[in-house]
Amino acid sequence: MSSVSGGRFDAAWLPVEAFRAVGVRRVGVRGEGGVVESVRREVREVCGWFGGREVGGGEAELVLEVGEVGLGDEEFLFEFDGERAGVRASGGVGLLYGFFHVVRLGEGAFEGPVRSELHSPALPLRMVDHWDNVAVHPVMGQVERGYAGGSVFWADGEARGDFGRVRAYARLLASCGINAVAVNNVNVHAVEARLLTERIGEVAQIAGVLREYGIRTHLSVTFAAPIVLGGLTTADPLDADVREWWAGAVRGVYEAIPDFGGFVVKADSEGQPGPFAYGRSHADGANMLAAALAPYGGTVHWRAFVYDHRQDWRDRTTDRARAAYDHFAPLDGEFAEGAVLQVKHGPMDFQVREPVSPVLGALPRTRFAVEVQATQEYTGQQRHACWLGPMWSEVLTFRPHGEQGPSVGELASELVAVSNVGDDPFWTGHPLAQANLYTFGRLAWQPSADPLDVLDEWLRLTFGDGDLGGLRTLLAGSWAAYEKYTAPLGVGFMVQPGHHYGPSVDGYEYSPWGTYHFADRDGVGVDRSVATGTGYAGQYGPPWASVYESVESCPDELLLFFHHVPYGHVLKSGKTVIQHIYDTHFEGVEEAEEARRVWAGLKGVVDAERFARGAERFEEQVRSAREWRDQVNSYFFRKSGVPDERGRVIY
Ligand code: GCW
Repeated sequence: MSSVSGGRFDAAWLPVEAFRAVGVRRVGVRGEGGVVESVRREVREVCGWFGGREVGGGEAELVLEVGEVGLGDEEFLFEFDGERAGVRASGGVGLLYGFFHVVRLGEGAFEGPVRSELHSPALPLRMVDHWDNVAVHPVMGQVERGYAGGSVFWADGEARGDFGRVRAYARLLASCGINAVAVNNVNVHAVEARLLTERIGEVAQIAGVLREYGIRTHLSVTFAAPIVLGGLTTADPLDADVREWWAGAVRGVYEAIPDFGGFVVKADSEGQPGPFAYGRSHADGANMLAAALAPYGGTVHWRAFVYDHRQDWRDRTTDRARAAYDHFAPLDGEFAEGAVLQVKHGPMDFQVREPVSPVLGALPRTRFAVEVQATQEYTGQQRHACWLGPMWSEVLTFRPHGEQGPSVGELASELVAVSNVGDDPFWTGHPLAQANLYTFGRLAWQPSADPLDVLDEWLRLTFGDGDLGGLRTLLAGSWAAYEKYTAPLGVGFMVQPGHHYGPSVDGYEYSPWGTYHFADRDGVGVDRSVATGTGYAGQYGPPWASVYESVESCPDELLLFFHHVPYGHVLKSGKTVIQHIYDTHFEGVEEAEEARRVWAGLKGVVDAERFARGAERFEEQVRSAREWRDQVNSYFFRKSGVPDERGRVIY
């Protein structure tokens, strides 16, 4: 644990030992400027730990050099000539990424064949969005859907004074390639609205620290800002006074933060204000902000999470899953260059299993960002170990137009994660949830990467090369295990309303939120076919529309998302739906128990504080998994009357 004025915190995937290969060597750093100084600081520090030193001239074993190499800002060349290793970049950010590349390679950077490799990020923007409030919200707490304590940025109603911790955070983010941060919640409350104007100085302080690591700062703003901050009577995006007000506000922001990244906007969604109130489209809204940001090169991230959250559960014609596509597909081609449509990876809301959103691939003339949720709102809230690498990778490698077409990762301009970090000493509550943040950054750099390779990287950096028992297997299978003991076959939700932790099968069944499973005595699932259901399946192009349309071709894991089937329906696995529900729920709990056992075996192998924190979380995971198993199994047994083939205990 490191200590700064703001408290103690874990080194996460950058413990001292991870720097040994660099720290024992003679290292030359050539170049000047802000981010180069961060590299120099790193080199001095790690050499201090291991007895290497910073050198000039020809004696270096590792040369980190900024020069005229004709690369993009974030690119770097890694070279090994048989004796010396080197990183060359056009500027400080590329150099920093190259430095962390060498750290990841460890001794491997200084051996093996002679080579010269160009490294470039596949996606130019790799952002984490914090749902942090400045003030503590009466219902949501300080961090909305935060499971790791308070905010890393804000404390006691203002920007934190302890920038040591923000700096350590920036360093962690940069080390896995993240280059943008939105510092406040997309639900913009009264206090936070003012960050845009009179409190921009606090944002500038944070931006100053993030900048040292090549990270640009973004701000969530309220669409109603001209009214709530500017005293205007309207926020109509086509009104001249409104446009002028925004132009002035943006000018003020860039005076304070010259490299400001731009805005994130949640409009006409879950009660947030938006252009619909003025009869304007979301393109009108986004383009107004894009126009205000354009002179400075800023971007507006406009979220596509727009749906009716006051639905009547009796109404079977409205389907929340359809909403984003219905709202945004007709607007393709209407968004300005400086607008990026930020789309949740699935059509609903970060469930453990959803199909890939049909919006991804449906708007060829619109820049879009894929939004994933590192904060584990619906995947165990950082009390359960649930490594999301394979889920995100499935999304990024999905090909919306079939095998011959491009993948989501190739079509997207950006990848965004809702942050899982707070002021907790382990950053993420569950120490193993750090893997999600790391994996996000690395997949944003290279969406086609094998997530298991990323997991290996994270394990090696975090824990070193020692024997970790079954930890890799535990994490690799943790998403699948979580899926087994929670909502079955893609149907989603079944969580307790409000906080969303733990089971409540009918918790949202008769609610206005549009999240239903329609279980009755005969069957379960949502008919989203074109032929007999909501028509959602028809939002996909070929081949997926027809794959999802029919019960026969729909993949098992999404069956109840797309179809309502009888309990006796036989899956491709050969099991009936009801037996699948029983079996997976028993298996899921066994896997949670096995995970707890694996962690117990790491006593004395991982450091004591980390071990204790993990042990406490695995206790809770097992307790909660059993609760899920018993509630889900009992519910479906009571509805269906079908006994478990294997006669296990169901209540
Ligand atoms: O998943 C839901 C969350 C809300 C969140 C919303 C969103 C920030 O329950 O807490 O609000 O998504 O993504 O806007």
